[in-house]
Amino acid sequence: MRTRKSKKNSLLPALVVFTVILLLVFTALVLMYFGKIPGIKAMDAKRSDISASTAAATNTAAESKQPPDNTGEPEKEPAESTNPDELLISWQNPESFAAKKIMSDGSVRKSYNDGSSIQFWAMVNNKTAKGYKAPYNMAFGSPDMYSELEGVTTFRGNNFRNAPSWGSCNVKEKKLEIVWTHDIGAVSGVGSYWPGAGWTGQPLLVHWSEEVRKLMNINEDLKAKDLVEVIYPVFDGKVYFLDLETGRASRPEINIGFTTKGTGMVDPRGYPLFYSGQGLNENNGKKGAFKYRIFNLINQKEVFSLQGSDSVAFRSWGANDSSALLNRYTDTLINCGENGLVYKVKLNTKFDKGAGSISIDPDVTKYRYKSSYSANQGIENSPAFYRNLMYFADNGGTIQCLDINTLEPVWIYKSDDDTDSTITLEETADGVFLYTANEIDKRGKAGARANCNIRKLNALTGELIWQRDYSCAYQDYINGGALATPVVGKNDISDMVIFNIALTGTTNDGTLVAIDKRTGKEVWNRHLKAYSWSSPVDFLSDDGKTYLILCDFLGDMHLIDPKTGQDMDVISVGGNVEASPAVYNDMAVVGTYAKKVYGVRIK
Ligand SMILES: [Ca+2]
Ligand SMILES: [Ca+2]
Repeated sequence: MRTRKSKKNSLLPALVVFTVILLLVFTALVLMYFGKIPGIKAMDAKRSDISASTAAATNTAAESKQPPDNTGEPEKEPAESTNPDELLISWQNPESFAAKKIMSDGSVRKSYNDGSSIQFWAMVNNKTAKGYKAPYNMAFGSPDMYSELEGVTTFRGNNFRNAPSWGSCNVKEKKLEIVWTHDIGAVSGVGSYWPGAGWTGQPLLVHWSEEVRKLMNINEDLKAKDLVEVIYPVFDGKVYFLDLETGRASRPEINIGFTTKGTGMVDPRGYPLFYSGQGLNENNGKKGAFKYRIFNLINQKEVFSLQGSDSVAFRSWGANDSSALLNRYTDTLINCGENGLVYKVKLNTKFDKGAGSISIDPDVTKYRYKSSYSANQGIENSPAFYRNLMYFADNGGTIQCLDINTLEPVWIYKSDDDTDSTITLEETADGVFLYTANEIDKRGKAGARANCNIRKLNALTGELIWQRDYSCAYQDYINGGALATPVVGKNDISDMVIFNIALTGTTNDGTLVAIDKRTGKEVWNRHLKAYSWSSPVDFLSDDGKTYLILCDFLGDMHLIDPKTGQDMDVISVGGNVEASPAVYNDMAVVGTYAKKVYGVRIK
């Protein structure tokens, strides 16, 4: 034991040590405050959120601006880099992390302080790969770097899922006008009738390069035209190819033979490859296997497929509504299945423009997991990416941030119910955030109501920034809550995020709500007499004003002022719209239950 004397003798060194520690802590705090230490940015962001909301009460002008950065030099973002190694973001386990255990079968189990856990398997050639590390690094850049093509090439356009429109529109009259329609069919299957196009059903709008256009089997008369092609897989089991300007077929249909409900994907490198999931395994009495398919668009032939009913999956239902992403820097496809698996596919693409040929030779890696939050498997939303971090949610309500290179979850979050709305991302000076909302499904009881929970999370830590709840009616077949993917405001509406919530009053109506990104408070709230599963679409006019298009189950297409939520124009597109429109300059395209694809000019 130390005596009083010896303590006195050590006073000077102790003081020196104390001063050094104090200096270190002070330096660390300064670095944390200016966001130089990752992970701490999160706390900083939350704080900025609170201070911004306080400031908003007295100074609305300051609200839309970024908070002042006293350091002068914001962190350099390698946004324009196309080198995955430079885009990589390292991460740390969140504070809620408790333990990580390697299991005897080669899987890993991560547990958290609240008692939750996730067990996960990386699988190469359908065998668990112990200590999996990707043979190459993969990461996405800024969302505007996602695609080399002009247009909408995947659901909501990019890896942040924030671009359902492309280009700019000269809005004068603030009116919508149907300029063409194209007939599509219907099928019966799995106990229901499926006319037209379904959820999420966003048509792809592709402005091909002249070189690639001339290689493909596009109708001869259109080969000389600077074509923007509508590529649209729908309920009737066909993929339609249309001229955006006229709505006429630009080439023959591909007959998949089975329904697509979700959104396809066109190769963002501008390669003639098309990717599509399958929504049902029954078509007017004919049954068949679930497949995820890749087509060569030079000759429209199928070149590869993944079996939806995957032997390693924990769920046998093999549908695929999710719209994939393709990492063009690494030739890698990322796709999610309703079987509960994430697919990472090295395509080994060979595109010979001179010879007019394209081939792939895929290597398939799978990520499988079990979450303690729910045993319900299946992913129906479309994956989002910040650099090497992937974001998705499932039928059981587990939201995950997954490192795509190690196939290890960074954090998990309990959303409390089926979450089919696609997670949207945003990177700001305050940090990286995601917006998500769930539906009323697993919590539902006949005649009862439950809250649709809208949340903003810190995307790097999984920490809740704010939450808003909306009471919804429960219905087992047509779920209430958020099936739509939100508009994350940009440009003149960069302060708000706009969600579309179904069944907020009765089982017929809904609510469109704009929420202040920082405070989580409502900017406006608009009652919709007809509910909607269709995702609202934001597009920009030449004069810098953002407009919204929203479709609903009564078949109305609304042109909406996103500053107020009020209609500027309404037209009928014939029937229930579960699908989401896509916009290219002044043309909006969507398929509806009226068994037609509509080409609508924004005037
Ligand atoms: Ca679901
Ligand atoms: Ca559901």
